[in-house]
Amino acid sequence: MSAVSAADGERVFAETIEKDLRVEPRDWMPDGYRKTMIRQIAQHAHSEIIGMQPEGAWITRAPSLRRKAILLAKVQDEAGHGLYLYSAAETLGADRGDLTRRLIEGRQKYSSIFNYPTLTFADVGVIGWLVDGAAICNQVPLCRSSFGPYARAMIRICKEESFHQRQGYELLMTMMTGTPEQREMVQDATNRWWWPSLMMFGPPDNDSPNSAQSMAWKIKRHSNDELRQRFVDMTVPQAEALGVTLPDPELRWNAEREHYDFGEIDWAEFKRVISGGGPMNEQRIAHRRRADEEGAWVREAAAAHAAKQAGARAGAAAAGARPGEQGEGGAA
Ligand code: BYC
Repeated sequence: MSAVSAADGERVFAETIEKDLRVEPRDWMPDGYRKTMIRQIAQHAHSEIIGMQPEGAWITRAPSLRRKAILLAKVQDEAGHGLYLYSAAETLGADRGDLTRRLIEGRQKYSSIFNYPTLTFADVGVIGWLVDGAAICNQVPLCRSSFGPYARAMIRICKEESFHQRQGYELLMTMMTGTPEQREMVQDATNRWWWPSLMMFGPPDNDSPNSAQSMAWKIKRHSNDELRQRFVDMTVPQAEALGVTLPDPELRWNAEREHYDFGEIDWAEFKRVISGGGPMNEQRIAHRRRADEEGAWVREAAAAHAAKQAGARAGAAAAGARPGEQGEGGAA
């Protein structure tokens, strides 16, 4: 790779954005772009990992073997999403351990949505339907985000999210054909998750400090309010098909705008939740901290193993042989 001057780098970066090409990790990029990407990718990765908790809590209590297998697979997918995303952040020079420390010390955010409790099994279905549905609306445009590793990770993540959304909807459809108590559970879960799902898209456009720059850099392709509206328009017919009522008396079709109007979001609640004051913030972070501490020995063992392998490879290279020819020690 040839060294480029800052002026050349800046010109190439501007052209890359202008022509809708991808910025790759070794390319020159403004410090602000690097910082913004690390912030967004880390927050996204943390959300996937913390997001394993609310649904994970139901794995042992899923009502059948089939539901347990589906839920296990979904929660494992979220772990995979977190791992791709931490890897994408590492391509920008971030250190995974440092990002985790920032999360557990409250210096980096994760999605507000995971600070609410999952009270019944219907919550598992509603998370799939509404939370994964909102995530898809937000993340499909990110497949065209300007940073290559993030955009590519999003393609795979969105495919899996789409399966997650359908499993949630199918679970709810099944419950809605069950007993009156089951239908009530679905309605109750919908009432509790609807407004927090709308908050997932972030603050309103006139109060979103990062949007203008992130849109100019084509990290974000649509504003928070545009995506929120898209989600509402997509979800209302799904609620009708399911037979549940969305808990918003102001929700109605606006023929002039060709969109659904909806009521005012409680932004004070949103601010409280993202500043650590949501119903489950403390528990989510305490759980994450415990998992990090309990996993320390695994990370140490993996690092020792990797160092041993690297040593074996170096030894093999010095002796002019391939690592596989070193017997058990070298190939381990
Ligand atoms: N929660 O200027 P803004 C999933 C913060 S995982 C918490 O609009 P930006 C799933 C924002 O970070 C879904 N914080 O910011 C997993 C900023 O704070 P800082 C996760 C929020 O970045 C498991 C400040 O508020 N998805 O789907 O332009 C199971 C001002 O906001 C939130 C992603 O992370 C929030 N909801 O836009 C099931 C998607 N909203 O950092 C499902 C990727 C805003 O300046 N991220 N904040 O202190 C994005 O698309 C954008 O970062 C956002 C925010 C739209 C979220």
